Amino acid sequence: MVHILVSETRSALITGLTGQDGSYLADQLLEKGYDVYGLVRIPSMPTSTLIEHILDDVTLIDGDLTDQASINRAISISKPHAIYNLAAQSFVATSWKQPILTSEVSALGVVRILEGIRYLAPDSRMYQASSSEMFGKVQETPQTEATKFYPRSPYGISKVFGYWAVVNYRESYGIHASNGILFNHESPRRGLEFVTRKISYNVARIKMGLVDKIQLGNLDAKRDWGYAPEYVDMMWRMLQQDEPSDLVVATGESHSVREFCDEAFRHVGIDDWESYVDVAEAHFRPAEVKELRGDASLAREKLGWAPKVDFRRLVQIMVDSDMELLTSHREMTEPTV
Ligand code: NAP
Ligand code: F7E
Repeated sequence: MVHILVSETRSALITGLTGQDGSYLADQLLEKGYDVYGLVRIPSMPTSTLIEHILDDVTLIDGDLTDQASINRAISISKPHAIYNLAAQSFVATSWKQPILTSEVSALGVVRILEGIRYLAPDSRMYQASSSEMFGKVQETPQTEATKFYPRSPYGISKVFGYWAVVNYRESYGIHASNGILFNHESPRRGLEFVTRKISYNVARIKMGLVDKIQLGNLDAKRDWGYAPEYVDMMWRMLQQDEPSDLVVATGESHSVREFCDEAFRHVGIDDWESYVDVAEAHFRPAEVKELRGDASLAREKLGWAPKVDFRRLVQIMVDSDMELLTSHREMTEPTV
């Protein structure tokens, strides 16, 4: 068995570096003095703007969660103290259209990371990006670490698999691996396909006269929405614990898509927002997660974590950022989903 020695300065390997969370986590780890490595799919690099500002500070390693060899190579090169597995096919709606790919990446990808750790770096610590989507058709409210899972999408199923793989490798091989069960968290770096950013971006476009309307799906769905930079901080905190564990990270408040629209349009001075929104069947899901609300008491107790940015502030941050983006004439290409 080959064990790779971890390097002298603290080093961290992030999968999903080019995504919302990966880019914020990289910012925070660089500030803490880590050597940061990212496993990235090279074809996506020219279009990824989220890490443009840190390209000189991080080391990119080509790879893919479907490719064990590239994961092993990334671990060998980075000699990580910490591995944050944030890569995933993370868009729930797409998971019905590409269930096999979703499982390959978001479920089996976790086992590939764990196998890499088991054979090459058994002393490194691992964070797994688990999700409130595992609760799906909720069995109790609010959801805690003890709530039974009932996933409602191929994405949710793959995250349940990844969750249990982490628990199993921890119990079988003593690997320091933890699941962060994160509820929805949003920011100006959120992808345009997710509902919050779709709303904030289009509210800004409507305000500036660039489009007339926005098409949405189920306005009654409710989510526990927090602010991404605060959630990413929790990922780091979780790996500082002596013993690994699984923790819920949430605000404890739930709001509907309708409320998000209301707040976003009101922020730019539009009160009659319903005339700017069309409800389209195409944006409804085969099985919906109606409402999620988490209880992060354990995270507060163990790691002193509590969210500071509330719902209204989150909406304002996102709308203001998109107004600024469009004022600087940087319209983005919207996804068709
Ligand atoms: P995101 O913005 O969609 O980022 C996903 C990342 O995964 C991107 O960097 C993407 O790279 C990468 N990726 C996708 N397929 C890959 C593959 N086959 N191999 C390697 N990399 C691949 O997601 P996020 O919002 O930052 O979320 C981060 C993680 O937390 C995900 O695992 C997500 O499922 C989970 N999570 C998110 C939330 C939330 O509310 N944001 C809540 C709970 C859990 P490209 O740039 O190449 O596409
Ligand atoms: O949908 C409803 C939709 O796509 C939220 C991912 O980060 O968080 C995210 O998953 C709700 C759903 O996020 C539209 O039906 C209405 O009920 O923004 P979303 P999500 O599915 O909650 C979890 C925790 C993750 O782990 C995931 O990776 O909004 N909705 N109208 C719409 N959703 C979208 N996308 N677009 C609409 O037009």
